[in-house]
Amino acid sequence: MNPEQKDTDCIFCKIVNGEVPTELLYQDEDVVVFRDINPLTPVHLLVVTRKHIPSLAHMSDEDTALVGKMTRVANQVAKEQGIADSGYRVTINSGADSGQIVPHLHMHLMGGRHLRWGH
Ligand code: DGP
Repeated sequence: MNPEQKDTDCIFCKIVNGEVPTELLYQDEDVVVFRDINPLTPVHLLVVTRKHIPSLAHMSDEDTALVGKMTRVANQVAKEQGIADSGYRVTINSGADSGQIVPHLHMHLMGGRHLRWGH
């Protein structure tokens, strides 16, 4: 991951800005939700901030409400996807050891099958 990556080079910035056409399952002034291109579960969505923050480790105090909103939106979309009752997982990868590959803050929303606890 290159935290210095410019917004203009960021694939999620391009999706958020509409430069890369992607179906949005939810959008508001702060976050958008779209399907992960490489789904690991029957429901695998990404809750992505419009603001370019390279990772959770780069969030500042002013982003606290934004990160909280990501969770609220994940809960709402989980209901819409019909996985709220069966259960789901939200994950934020931050940094190299987590396996983060896209250096733009996002939350994975995964469900639709039983999930084992990973490594
Ligand atoms: P990670 O950075 O490891 O938290 O995962 C990033 C996820 O983003 C990965 O599961 C694949 C997904 N992804 C990467 N590029 C694109 C893209 O262009 N479109 C979509 N829909 N998903 C993408």
